[in-house]
Amino acid sequence: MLKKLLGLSALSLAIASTHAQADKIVFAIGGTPNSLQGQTAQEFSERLQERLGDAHQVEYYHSGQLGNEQQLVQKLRLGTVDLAAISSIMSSIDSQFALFDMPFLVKDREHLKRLDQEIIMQDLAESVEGKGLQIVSTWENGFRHITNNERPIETPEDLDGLKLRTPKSEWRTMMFETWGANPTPMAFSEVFVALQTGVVDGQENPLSNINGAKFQEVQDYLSLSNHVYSPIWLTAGKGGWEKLPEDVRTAITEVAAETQGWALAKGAELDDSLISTMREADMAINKVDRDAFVEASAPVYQAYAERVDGGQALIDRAMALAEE
Ligand code: EAX
Repeated sequence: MLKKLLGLSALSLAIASTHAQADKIVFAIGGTPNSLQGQTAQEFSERLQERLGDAHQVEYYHSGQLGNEQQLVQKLRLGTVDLAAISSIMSSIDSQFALFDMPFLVKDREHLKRLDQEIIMQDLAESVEGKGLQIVSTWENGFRHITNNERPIETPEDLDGLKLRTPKSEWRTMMFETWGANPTPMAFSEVFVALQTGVVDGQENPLSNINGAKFQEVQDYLSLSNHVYSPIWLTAGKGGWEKLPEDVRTAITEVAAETQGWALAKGAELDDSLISTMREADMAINKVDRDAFVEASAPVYQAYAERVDGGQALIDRAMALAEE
């Protein structure tokens, strides 16, 4: 009798916990809370919770608490994480996404919005579906700049031999190799210590990630390059996404789309305000010679055209969308 009772309560517990789990939406990012992606993720989580009410619980984790972006992609596929924000490493999963590793391609945020509608949510989203991922929305990681401890970077020659951390993206690595640097790919969470201990001389990130991880405390030079605009993709696992109830998917999609507007506006604001934050931290700030970098970037575009299915056509369409 006792055994039976115990068995029964264990069963009802099991049911209860499965039920609770089904109603949880686990969302994770690799970035810090006060980076733009962290602020955006927080905003999204709050809005989504409000929209879904008590029936669902949005659980949000930042700073790689559930893993770095590469591990998060695995968890999306396994279904142990429902939503994650994925940035530069996306091109390692699907090379079409390396469109955002074409230097100086994205002109401004209006251009980005057109790229999102015409190319990301069409071609790129479809392509990555075949790899088990569902793109829900495009948010902003930001325009990237170079920091280091050796010298101001004005031309590609200044990068010569510089040990520079990049995300684990073969395209970003190739870009910096093309320019003469010595790129070292590593996960974002390891970068502060690598800079502090001199394992690498520098890194490249948007200002809000630099500030979010306090790289200004361990870096002397900030060279404003805007070499790429990195979007961040709110991403689900294809299998997990299809299992979510339709009303939940609609809520996530709509709230994520609203959050895009918020993120892009916030990104523009931070690009302005964080320059003074960096100056106050005693960083020496300069602008790169953009023309010299553009000129040195041709091989990167060529590689995309040669190696990526439909690459040249994607570049042409993306460039045509710059001038509307
Ligand atoms: O969370 O790894 C990187 O440099 C990326 O910018 C990432 O989004 C940081």
